[in-house]
Amino acid sequence: MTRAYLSLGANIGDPEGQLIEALRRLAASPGNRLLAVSSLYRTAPQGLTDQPDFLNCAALLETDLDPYALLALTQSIETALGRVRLVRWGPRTIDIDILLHGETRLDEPRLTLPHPRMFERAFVLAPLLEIWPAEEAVAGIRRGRLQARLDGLPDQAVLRVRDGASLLKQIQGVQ
Ligand code: GSY
Repeated sequence: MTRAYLSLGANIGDPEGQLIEALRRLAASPGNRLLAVSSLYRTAPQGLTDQPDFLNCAALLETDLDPYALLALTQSIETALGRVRLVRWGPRTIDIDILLHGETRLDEPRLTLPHPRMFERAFVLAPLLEIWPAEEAVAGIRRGRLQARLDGLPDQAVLRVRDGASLLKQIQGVQ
């Protein structure tokens, strides 16, 4: 069993619905257990700025899947949810990035771990910090480093719009 941290985002269609459905499918997939989900954040677009704001969140999975199997799963969920990405860095129905897969380090065209841009993005760091346990160290990364990097990105607006507890209940079908 490996602890994998994911970042999810969407900014066209029904972003909240797509994020919830993606999280449901991740949680329901054999070999996975959804341990935590962050709040939803409305975030200013990075990269291509002339596009709608995103909704972003982070999730912690306990998984039996190796990094490539998890990548195949995230890509199949993106496809099933009608992922449309017309332009690189542009609007999308759903984006699921693997940030960390336990201690795995990879530098390949298909997959780089830890995710190469995770420290540059407030829309990744703010949700991730919310679900990152105090004493957690993964691939040499600790909470203090994540917080310091987020503190260095004050110009990237993130606004918490829905709390993680209610999101988790909805994903688990409790409400
Ligand atoms: O890399 C994920 C897609 N993406 C996002 C995103 O999820 N949120 C924000 N705020 N900006 C983004 N730019 C890209 S590309």
